Amino acid sequence: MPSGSEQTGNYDVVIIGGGVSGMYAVHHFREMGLSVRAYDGASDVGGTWWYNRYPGARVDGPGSPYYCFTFSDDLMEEWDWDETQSEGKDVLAYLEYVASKFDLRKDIQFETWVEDVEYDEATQRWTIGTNRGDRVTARFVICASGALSTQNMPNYEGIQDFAGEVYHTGNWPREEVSFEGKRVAVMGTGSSGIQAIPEIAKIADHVTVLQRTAQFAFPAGNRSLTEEDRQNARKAWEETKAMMVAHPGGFPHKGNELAALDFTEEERQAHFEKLWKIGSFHFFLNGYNDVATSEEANASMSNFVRGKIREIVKDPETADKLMPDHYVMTKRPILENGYWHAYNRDNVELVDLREDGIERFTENSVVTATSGEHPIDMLVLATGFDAISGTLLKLNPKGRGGVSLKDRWTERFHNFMGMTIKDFPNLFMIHGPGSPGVFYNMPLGAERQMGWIGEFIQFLEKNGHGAAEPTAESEEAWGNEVQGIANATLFPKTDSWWTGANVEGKPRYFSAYLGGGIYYMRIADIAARDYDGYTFEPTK
Ligand code: N01
Repeated sequence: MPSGSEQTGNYDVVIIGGGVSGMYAVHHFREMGLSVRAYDGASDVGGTWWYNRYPGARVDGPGSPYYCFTFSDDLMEEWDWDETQSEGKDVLAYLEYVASKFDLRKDIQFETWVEDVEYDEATQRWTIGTNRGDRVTARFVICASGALSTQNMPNYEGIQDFAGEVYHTGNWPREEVSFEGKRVAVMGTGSSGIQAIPEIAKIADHVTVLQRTAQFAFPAGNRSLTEEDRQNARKAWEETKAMMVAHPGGFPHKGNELAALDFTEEERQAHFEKLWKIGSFHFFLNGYNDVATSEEANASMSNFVRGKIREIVKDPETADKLMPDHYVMTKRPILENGYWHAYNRDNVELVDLREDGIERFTENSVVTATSGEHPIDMLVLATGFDAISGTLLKLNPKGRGGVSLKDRWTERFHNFMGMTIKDFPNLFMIHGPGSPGVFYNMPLGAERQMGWIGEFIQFLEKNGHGAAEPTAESEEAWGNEVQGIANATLFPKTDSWWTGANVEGKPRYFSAYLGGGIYYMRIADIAARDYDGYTFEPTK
């Protein structure tokens, strides 16, 4: 039994996950005076940062110090970030520090997988069972199980026969992986592959990149932070927090008022050139606000990046294969640290799977249709995740009348506000389908969703409600709102993990709330109207 395992117990709140959201949930609900118990399969806190330890993993958003908790000003005072795009290990060290400072570990049971989550209508409580034999009950369940935590595994002929080392970027080993003297194939050119490839190429004998979709990637613009930067960030912290809350993506930037269509093509290209030099997410934060909605604006940015790829990658044939043909931004924008330059190395080879598909794996190679056999010692799967809904469906809670989430979520991930589901009373999702999730600064988003849930719990207690769940009508209206916003953009036109296209058999539709900050206004408004859209049951 892992330390801290206690087998039975009755809690106010059980939290599934000990990553960024789960950690904050432990803190927040404990501060409210509620008893809490969290479970995580990892051996310590960190969630996504615990699992994704692949070479090159680093914050690839607007960066440190804004990818952090905002609930404690002490953290801002005490923690020194070294770079604007912190390495994964530094983010993990920060999360470990937070766990120690707020003594979070005492309420998180590690190396424990939640296997059963079942509602009992008679007691209005959930029973939670784990692989360690724990069986506890809770009034409220928080699914902080991660939007990107169930790995997507490819299923090519013979892949099981490959006898070399195989690693998935989303579940990278704790022990050091050596690339020295090895021939490595990397499958996947999303954010993880694009971060890992240049790092692996620096050491390995040979890297074969197996690319299914060519991607747009922008310079990360990572730089070291000086003591002066840190002090300035501390001085501006109050103002920064306010800006983050006001910004549609939760970042300390002013809203972007420039529309590409108001400028000539020459002016736009000059603007992009400036942003390319700065790097990071400035392309999206300070680019043009119509790139996601106007085909012309989108083409202008796409062409600029295609031009940059041709400029950097010396071999024209390789550059051709690297040309993305979807609308820029409609797959998750990627920040790169030497990815394009990696193709100028002699030891990096690109296989375009659209032209030269994988036929099979053998014991020691991958065989593709036209270029034939590529001998390899190691296969790195950077093939992403069954995102947003995948881990929730794996948990498969059973709600009222024994109805399972798998029964409810066949064609659509029905829910209200991306947090609650009909027939699953008092169960809450963090970063679930129907919420902004990955389209928002995720630690801040988790804090804000948890704040809303905490107030909802207080409302239930004050009014003698034992259980609350959304109505079918409110779920339908919410689903239509999410679709309505997405359909006004170019996002649903591209196959991506946002649309579920990367996983065979998954419902194909855009399930994230694209309204950004508007989401938080919407959920506040629903709360202000005494939680309109819910049905309540008196405490039994
Ligand atoms: O996963 P992905 P990821 N055969 O799904 C390909 C976040 N993140 O782990 O595009 C061959 O983006 C697939 O091809 P296609 C971030 O939000 C954050 O890279 O589906 N190829 C694609 O190229 C990101 O968006 C950080 O055609 C196959 C790749 O594998 C999200 O996590 C860092 C295949 C998967 O790309 C996921 O990123 C990293 C197959 N059978 C990630 N199946 C930060 O630093 C899939 N592919 C914060």
